Amino acid sequence: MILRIDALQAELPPPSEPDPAGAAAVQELLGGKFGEMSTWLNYTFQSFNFRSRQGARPFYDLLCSIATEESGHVELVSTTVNTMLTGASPVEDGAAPEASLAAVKGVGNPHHFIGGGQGALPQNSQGRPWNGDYVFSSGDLVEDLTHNFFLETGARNNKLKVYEMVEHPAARALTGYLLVRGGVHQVAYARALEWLTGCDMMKLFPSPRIPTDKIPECKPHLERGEHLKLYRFSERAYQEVGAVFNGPHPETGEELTVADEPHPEGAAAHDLPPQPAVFAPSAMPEEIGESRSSCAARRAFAGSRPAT
Ligand code: MN3
Repeated sequence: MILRIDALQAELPPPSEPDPAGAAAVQELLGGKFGEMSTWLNYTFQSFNFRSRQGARPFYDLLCSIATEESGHVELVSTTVNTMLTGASPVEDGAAPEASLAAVKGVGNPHHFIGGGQGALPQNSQGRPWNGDYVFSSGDLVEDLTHNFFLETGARNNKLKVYEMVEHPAARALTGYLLVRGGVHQVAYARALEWLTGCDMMKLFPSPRIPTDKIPECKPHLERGEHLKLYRFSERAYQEVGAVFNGPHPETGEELTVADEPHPEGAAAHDLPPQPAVFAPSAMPEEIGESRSSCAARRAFAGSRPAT
């Protein structure tokens, strides 16, 4: 089973100047071929399908640990898209159903406004849906790990390009964090291949050839050692992962370690305000607030009655 914690893995800034065109570009990191939905579901299916778990325990533990972290990366990219779309339509009372969406016609991804409530979608930067064909789960461990190394390399490529294209502070905070954590996963799969085959994967770093410490938004995470730690996302399980994830980091030479704590400390998500022009959570958000208090009143009333 998978436990859920109501926090983001990293802190993201609150909404500022909206950037719907930037949000459309960031979608590539969510539902693109090399996006977080792909890393999450590749490793998740590979872990579900893993045979001879006891015989190859450290590699199973590695896939499970990384798969769970990726689920939280999907949440981080989604939150970034939502943050960047906040305020892109007018929020004054009575804006809908006037021409309140006229200003976003032809800006970014129209589906963010028409098909959704200014929220993230399982799509790439062209608005095409994420596709189950992106999942590679051959059952052959060396093949799957080689695929995963390439997937993380493509993911790093796309993060670097989105970083270059989108200057919004939420996008920069996101890519800064994901470049560091995705870098850990790229190293982890390379190490796993080295243990299995004896090949020297460390010469491939950094791929693409841009040192991670060149990105200012990566620096706070590097200073906290986030480039060296693998989290297990479990209090007790997946302990054998340390048999694979160890040795010097290929870029810095520092020692790779499995974190004692199960997950990053994380941060609370900002409560994003209603966007009434797209009816999220309603064209009249104040009614939703009222229904919450009437639910609470009904619950209190029910609690006061004797049990039957
Ligand atoms: Mn990731």
